[in-house]
Amino acid sequence: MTKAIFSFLISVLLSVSVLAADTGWKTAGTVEASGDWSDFTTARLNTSDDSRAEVTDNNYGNAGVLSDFNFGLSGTETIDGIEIEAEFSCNTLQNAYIRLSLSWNDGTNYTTGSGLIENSVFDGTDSTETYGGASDTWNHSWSAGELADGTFRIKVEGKAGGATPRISRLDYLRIKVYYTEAAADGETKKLGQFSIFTLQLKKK
Ligand SMILES: [Ca+2]
Ligand SMILES: [Ca+2]
Repeated sequence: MTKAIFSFLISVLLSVSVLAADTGWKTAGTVEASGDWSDFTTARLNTSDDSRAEVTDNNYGNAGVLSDFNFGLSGTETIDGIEIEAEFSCNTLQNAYIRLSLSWNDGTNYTTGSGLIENSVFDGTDSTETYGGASDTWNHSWSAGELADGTFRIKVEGKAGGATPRISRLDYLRIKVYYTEAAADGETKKLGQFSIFTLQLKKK
């Protein structure tokens, strides 16, 4: 004998949003090129300790290039923003400039326009300047794979003001990637949103 049983299962799943995820601050694993910088090493750049890379020029010359930040992304994330902090100063009371751009293809192309970001510090004492942010993608639409080690790079250009070139001194550079995880149902969790209700009708 068979018997039909209908059961209704109503599952209401109300998932309050989580804050958009980020990778936490990361520092470079590799110096691809030091350009016109002296002491452009991970040992100097990865710690805020007043041990600095330096460049003496009042024009941007050959850039330093950093890579291998070990972001730990799976490759399915939506990239929402990229933020970099650079701690730097001039060697005297003049302007020091640091300009940054990002490569998604191992240095073949770098971000331009609003993806070429310059900050300056008019001081002989280090200041921390912010480049990009949680919703700033540097004028490029990123796939998560483009941030992988061996692919992603930061170009670091420095110069200093004054008729006689002063020294632009970079103590510390770190980067954070903001992203949204892809959810199992293809929906994405976004900051400030509530997830959909799931209504399931089950027949046995
Ligand atoms: Ca410092
Ligand atoms: Ca340092």
